[in-house]
Amino acid sequence: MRMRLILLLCTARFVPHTCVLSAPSSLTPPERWPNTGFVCLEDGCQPGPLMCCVCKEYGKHQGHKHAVLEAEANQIRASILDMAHCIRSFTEEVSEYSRKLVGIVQQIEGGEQIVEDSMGMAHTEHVPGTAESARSCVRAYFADLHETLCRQEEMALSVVDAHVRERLIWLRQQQEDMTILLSQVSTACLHCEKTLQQDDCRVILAKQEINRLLETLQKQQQQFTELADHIQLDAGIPVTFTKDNRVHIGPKMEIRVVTLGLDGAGKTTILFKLKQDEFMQPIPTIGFNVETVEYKNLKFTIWDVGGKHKLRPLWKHYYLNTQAVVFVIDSCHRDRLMESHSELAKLLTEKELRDALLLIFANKQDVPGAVSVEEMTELLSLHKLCCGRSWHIQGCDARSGMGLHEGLDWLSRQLVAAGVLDVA
Ligand SMILES: Nc1nc2c(ncn2[C@@H]2O[C@H](COP(=O)(O)OP(=O)(O)O)[C@@H](O)[C@H]2O)c(=O)[nH]1
Ligand SMILES: [Mg+2]
Repeated sequence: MRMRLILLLCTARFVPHTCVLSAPSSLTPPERWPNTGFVCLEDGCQPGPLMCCVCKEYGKHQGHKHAVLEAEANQIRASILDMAHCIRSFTEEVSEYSRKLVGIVQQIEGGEQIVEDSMGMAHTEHVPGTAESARSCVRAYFADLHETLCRQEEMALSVVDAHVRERLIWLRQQQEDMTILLSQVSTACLHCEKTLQQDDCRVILAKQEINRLLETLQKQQQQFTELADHIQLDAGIPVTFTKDNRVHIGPKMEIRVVTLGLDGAGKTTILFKLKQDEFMQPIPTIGFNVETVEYKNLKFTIWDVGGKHKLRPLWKHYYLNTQAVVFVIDSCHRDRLMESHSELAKLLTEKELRDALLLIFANKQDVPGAVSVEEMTELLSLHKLCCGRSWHIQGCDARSGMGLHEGLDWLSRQLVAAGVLDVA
């Protein structure tokens, strides 16, 4: 190769010739290129890399790297082939992707499709797209919801109608009673007036009857005053909506709560604090305490059941119709936490309490070293234990009352969808 180069160089110096191969590629190429020679590999020479096979144009390509024309062309061919291969697979990928796009658009939009029936006859059939199916799914969901809401609306309206009916019956009865009372009063008045105009003998004879009449009137007046004191004549119909779309009529919605927990946890102290807002030294609960606590638009009837080991089997008698369970835990008694855990676990398996809300009071937070709400949640695995029901843990101090109203607030939020709407 080296010898061939030297030979070519020597010949170039002495033999006059015309350089044709160094023409830039932009110029019109000759009819036929010779397929021997060299090609310059320098970047700057790329527009005209062909070197004359005789003189190699050393003026222009002096000291440049070069390669044999044929080998370089073959290398370029090979890389073009590689590229062509890549382009082909790239084209296939793009086409495949485009086909998929078309298919997905069709699946979303749906449309007519040719299908064969059992007799082998082809016919077109409308195939719903995913858009149509999603719309049908939404429609079905809302139709269901609508149906449930209509049913709930009917039930709520029937509660209102029953309330109005009973109230009107009572009011009409009252109207009738008042009419009778008025006529009795006016008869008595007439009788008295008549007696007044009679002679002395008749007045004396009428005395007993008049006294009896006046006595009856006095009794009726007393009854009327008592009734008027107790009954507020008001056309308002206060309505409260529960979270499950029931309606409650009356200024307060009543809920039945049972307070449970180990003995000494602070159940009675909580109840007394809520009831009287004052601290009393409680005596251990032998049977149960029951109090009504009014809070916001709720009236809680709280059953506080003794928590001693022997009394725990009695708890189940208080479960029926219970809307909420308040489970009290003594946060400063770490060694009894597992006992609380097992009692709570038992409670949660009770069928009657399946839908009951669960409020856990982590009581005695005022005591230094008390287990915090976060730690208690962790130690009792509450997320696992109470999974699937409405529950809340609230730290509190029954002596000062700290946290108690926050707990009741949570209960109220769980039960009431809207505040009292007084329809006057
Ligand atoms: N330091 C403190 N003591 C409390 C608290 N709540 C209750 N106690 C006390 O704990 C004891 C037991 O309370 P009690 O209400 O009888 O518990 P019950 O058996 O669950 O009804 C009583 O001595 C209460 O004074 C509290 O939040 N902090
Ligand atoms: Mg007690």
